[in-house]
Amino acid sequence: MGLMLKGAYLAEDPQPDTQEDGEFRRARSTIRNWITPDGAAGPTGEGGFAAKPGRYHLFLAWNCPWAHRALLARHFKRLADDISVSFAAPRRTADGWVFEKDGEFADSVFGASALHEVYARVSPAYTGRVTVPVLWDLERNVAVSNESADIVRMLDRSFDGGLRLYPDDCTAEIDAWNERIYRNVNNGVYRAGFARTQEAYDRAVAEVFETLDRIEGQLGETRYLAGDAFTEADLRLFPTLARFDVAYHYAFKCNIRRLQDYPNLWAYARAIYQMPGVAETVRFDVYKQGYFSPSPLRNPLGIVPAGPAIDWSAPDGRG
Ligand SMILES: N[C@@H](CCC(=O)N[C@@H](CS)C(=O)NCC(=O)O)C(=O)O
Repeated sequence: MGLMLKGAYLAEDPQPDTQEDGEFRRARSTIRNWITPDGAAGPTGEGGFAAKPGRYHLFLAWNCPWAHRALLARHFKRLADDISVSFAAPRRTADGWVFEKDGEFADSVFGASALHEVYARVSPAYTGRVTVPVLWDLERNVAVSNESADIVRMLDRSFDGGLRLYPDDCTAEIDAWNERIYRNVNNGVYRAGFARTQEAYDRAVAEVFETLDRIEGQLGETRYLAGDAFTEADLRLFPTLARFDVAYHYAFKCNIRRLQDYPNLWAYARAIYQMPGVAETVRFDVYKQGYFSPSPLRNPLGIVPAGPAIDWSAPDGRG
């Protein structure tokens, strides 16, 4: 994976995310400003980003679960007409995330051929990873954020339409689930898949399934993670569930159980998938292409498996 050092893109990262102990550690996000209702500064970064329809753009990739969070927030906040999107092509190249000249993987803002060209506009000396999602301010022509958790929260807090994803009366439950699910599930599957030692893999895969087991128990008690209403915690879990059987089970060796082996979790995942508009945020074909990209460590020949066939449209039966 590549990195930008002082504005120049390096195809080989001199400090890869996998450490000497074999553990994968995700790099910290580098751009942490916030859209707010009136443009006042948010919890981190600088102010000057007022909530305004048509002012912002998201650079995404269908296969990236962190980008999926931002796409779901845009959907649930009914911002599809107000925030435009560009999708990078599914397979990362030596140039990192790339765009095509036209079609569904073109960049409609700058006509960039690679995402690192967009990051070069962040600042002339930008140093950091070149990741999706990126939230861009079209009015000031600057980046607002490249941290998906912040993007979900700021869209919820700054725009009034759609669902309230982080309601005041259950923030403690949402925060607790977010913390557990980020470490052990969202990032846990990557810690298993990118582990470079048996011990690092064993630790990560055990945590993935312990947490899924715990969620299975919770979903026997409540419809959603934090109670009766769909919240940010469910939004952040769903991208990992959507990719689980089609990608993580095989490509990342998360194969103790499949999502389909959990009665409550599988029904819950289908119920979310069948909520209006959610299926349009999902591209199983692209997940397979992306996660089975050629990789010297994981899939040297880049062959994409044919299965599994999964029926996401079966009734969820959760009432
Ligand atoms: N902290 C970021 C992480 C995003 C992230 O790691 N995205 C991956 C794709 S799934 C990426 O773009 N990686 C490219 C790289 O690290 O070179 C977030 O949650 O927004």
